[in-house]
Amino acid sequence: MKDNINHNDPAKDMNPQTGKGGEPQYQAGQDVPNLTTQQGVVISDNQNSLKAGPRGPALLEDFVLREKITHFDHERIPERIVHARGSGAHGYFELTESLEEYTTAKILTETGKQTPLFTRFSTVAGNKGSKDTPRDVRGFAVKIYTSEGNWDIVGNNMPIFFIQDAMKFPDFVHAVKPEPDRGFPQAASAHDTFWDFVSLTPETMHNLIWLMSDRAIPRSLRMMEGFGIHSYRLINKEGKSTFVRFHWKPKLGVQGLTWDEAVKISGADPDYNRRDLFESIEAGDYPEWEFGVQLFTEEEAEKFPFDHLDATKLIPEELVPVKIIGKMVLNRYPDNFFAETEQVAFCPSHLPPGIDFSNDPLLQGRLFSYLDTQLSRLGSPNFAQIPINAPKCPFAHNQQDGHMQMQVPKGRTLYEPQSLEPNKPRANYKQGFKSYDEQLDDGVKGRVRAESFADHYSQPRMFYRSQTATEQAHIASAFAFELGKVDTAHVRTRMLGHLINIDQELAERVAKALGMELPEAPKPSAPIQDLPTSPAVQTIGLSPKTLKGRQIGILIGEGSSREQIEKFEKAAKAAGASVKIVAPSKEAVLDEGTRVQADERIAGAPSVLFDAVVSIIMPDVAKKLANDSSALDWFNDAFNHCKAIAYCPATEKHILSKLPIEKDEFVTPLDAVDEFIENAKTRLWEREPKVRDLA
Ligand code: HDE
Repeated sequence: MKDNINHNDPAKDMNPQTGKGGEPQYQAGQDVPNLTTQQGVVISDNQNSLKAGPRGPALLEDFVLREKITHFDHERIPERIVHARGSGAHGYFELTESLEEYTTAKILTETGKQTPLFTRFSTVAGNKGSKDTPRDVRGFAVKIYTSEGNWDIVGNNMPIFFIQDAMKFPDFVHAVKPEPDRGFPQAASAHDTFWDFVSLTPETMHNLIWLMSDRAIPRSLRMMEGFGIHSYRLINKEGKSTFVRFHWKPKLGVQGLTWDEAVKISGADPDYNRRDLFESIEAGDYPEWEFGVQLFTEEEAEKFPFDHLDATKLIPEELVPVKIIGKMVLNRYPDNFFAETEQVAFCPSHLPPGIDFSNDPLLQGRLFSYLDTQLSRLGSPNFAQIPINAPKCPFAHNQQDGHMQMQVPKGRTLYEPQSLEPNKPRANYKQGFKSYDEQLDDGVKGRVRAESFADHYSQPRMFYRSQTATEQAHIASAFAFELGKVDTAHVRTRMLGHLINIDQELAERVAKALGMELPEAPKPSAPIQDLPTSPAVQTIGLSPKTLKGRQIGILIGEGSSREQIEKFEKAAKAAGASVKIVAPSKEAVLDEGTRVQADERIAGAPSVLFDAVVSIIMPDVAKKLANDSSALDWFNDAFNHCKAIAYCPATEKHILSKLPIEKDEFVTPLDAVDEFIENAKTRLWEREPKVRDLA
């Protein structure tokens, strides 16, 4: 067999872009940089390994192949044990109101200055390649590159945590992760080991009820609140301490998905939240949060009906209002996912002077864990030299050597004190980080839990009773769904007992949905208090009526009216929404003969991806779609998810008539553009009980 390979000029061989012979589209040379090895040697052929003859064995000598494959073999690093799936973005922090009275930290006293930051959002339980929309807590970690060192606010999208003491963290995580013998379920809390552990650990009740709420299935990363959770301290010039809790409040308000939507989105677009973050930044529609603080003194804290050092307790905003003092804007998507989003290393122990820790035992455990985890994940104590982790202020220390040392320290001394090199770094008592001079009790050393941490039911009760009726139904249904996946009867029964302590009616709803009897409630370890309700913990209640950040899907096809499409597109965009054109095929010819390209084919873009839908199609198209389940689901799901629908006569005649869609005020004809736009800003929750059997 004759080979037609040109050994001297592989550029003339197969074209890597087309897979056919002929000239490649790109030639290295003046415009395109040379491809080289890691050592800078220019590569002559990136298509073929070195062989002893065209059909002969490959040669060990091929350093180009070996370097390429060896690097590839090592391209993965251990993923985070929790929060493995994350999406990040660059941006800035800007202070609008100084906290000079409370702290010396420049980031909280210098107003009007933009300080760079990197934020990473994450799910907790799933692996790195898992979906974006499981029922889960979301990580909300912000690294601010302040002029006094990096400040990492490593928080979540819920203001409390499942456990009170770091000692329980590995147990908690092992319980929620895939069960060790069978290796499933992935990214899900709906299984026996999770509910077994939490039902034996009443301190988890508060975070559990948040987990059953719509906050656990956010519509967008841009529509989540963020919380530092633990109390921290601010320290002022006089050394006086004030407690603080940190808050991020999204400009777009808080919005969740319905559970049915979340389940379907995970199949339609597992990157739903990540894509939304990317697309909003690409469109210049920058995600933004207000930054707020709850400030309180030790004396005030003593009067709270809970212990603020207990991370399972929130401080109701009605009790200590959130003072807005700044903002965060995310305006740049990472250039490289691995280098930035994957390699970013957050540690709650990263703080500038003027901010300090509290004695929250969960926080204290975290201060140890994160540095340790970075060592195993990033493989070297030099992880702070990776660009995304390096401070942007001057830094100097005597730490040397180790894997992947990127710096070349100069001079003779790397120790202190020393007298040989006068310009080497020294500690600075005046500017340096000082811990708060806290007076400690002469307690007895022991493995103890404070009695003030004993109340596990009052705040979950407050949370449930603060919700709207729709939200309560979602919570009860979520409990029923999750417990319905639990095979072990005594685990379900034990959990129902806890629900009685939270709220009798909630327990009854869940028991009814499961077809179970209510057991006796466990004896609480502290009296359950009926705390005042707090509207600030709602989700639907905090969803503003707006189209900002929302997406409208417009279904078109052959012969659709350009004028009508443009009318809806214009109105939606004017109200702040983004628009995607969906069609049976990738391209269509409109009424006046122009060919348009659809953003999506209907088979690949179910209506769960949109906040409201419009249908502008001709009778022929509608007749065809009436026999296509993806089109029928498009309308049916939009209806079942309480969304606004605008329909044309052909859609009404051939499609809607086939479906159990009852026309209500959110199902409107095409001429009612303004009405549709108004409806699309929210959902018709009153429709929900008609289309779904909620618990
Ligand atoms: Fe984390 N947590 N955590 N956690 N956590 C990690 O650090 C840990 C806790 C949070 O986007 C790990 O770099 C312990 C509370 C976020 O990179 C690890 C305890 C809160 C992220 C770790 C907690 C969080 C992490 C895994 C109990 C909210 C992702 C990878 C004592 C305030 C940060 C890593 C990112 C990540 C340990 C509890 C938030 C193993 C031991 C409470 C947002 O170090």
